[in-house]
Amino acid sequence: MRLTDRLDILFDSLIGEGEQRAKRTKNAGDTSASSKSTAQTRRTAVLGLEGLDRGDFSTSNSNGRMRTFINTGMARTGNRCATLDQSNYSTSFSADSLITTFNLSNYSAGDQIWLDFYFQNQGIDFNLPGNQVWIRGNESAAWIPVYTLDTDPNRIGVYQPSPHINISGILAGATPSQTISSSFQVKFGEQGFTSTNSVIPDGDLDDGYSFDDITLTKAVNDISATAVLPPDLTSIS
Ligand SMILES: [Ca+2]
Ligand SMILES: [Ca+2]
Repeated sequence: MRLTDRLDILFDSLIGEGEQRAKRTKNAGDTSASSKSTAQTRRTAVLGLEGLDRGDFSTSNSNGRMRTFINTGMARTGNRCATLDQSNYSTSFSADSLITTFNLSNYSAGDQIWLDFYFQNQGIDFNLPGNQVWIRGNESAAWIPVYTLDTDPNRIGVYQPSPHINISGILAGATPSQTISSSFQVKFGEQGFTSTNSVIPDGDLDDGYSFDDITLTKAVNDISATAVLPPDLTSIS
């Protein structure tokens, strides 16, 4: 068995506040880290990841927010990640979601596709239903929860790998069953009360989740296999 067709989908290719900043910096002739990040972003895009058609942000109220750049050191790789949080502290929560759409029309239900990502809890130590990740086979299908984001205070500020999420199996096993399509989607959620501020872990003072290095991988059977190996998590970014 070998693993091919790595679709390394990076937030570095999403248009966001961070990218706009980086572009402005680059236009000014700056060679800082931000400018380098933009170059890296472009290289990533050229690698061709036919995967990411778009990323859509939504929030339950005006206090929700997504940023692709907050400060150097926030991203796991490169200079950007997607951080979902709240603009200001509020006694009532807001629920953010980033929906990423992938054109998987070149693949079929028989292909074994895995989803992996890294996330960093910025200080959420409570359980709310918005702190999950969901998938669906197409943009009209029902969302299927695939992972509840960690809230352990001991791991605040630490990038963690997701489990290896068996997209094909989960979609096939849903009721009613789903299949991948030209509009396969992953939804990353965050629900909290306040903002992400510090690169240095500061306990549960902040709220938010950062996501980086989202990877879709297709496993290919060379020979009859009885077990499926998880994908290599080495990042291209
Ligand atoms: Ca990154
Ligand atoms: Ca907190």
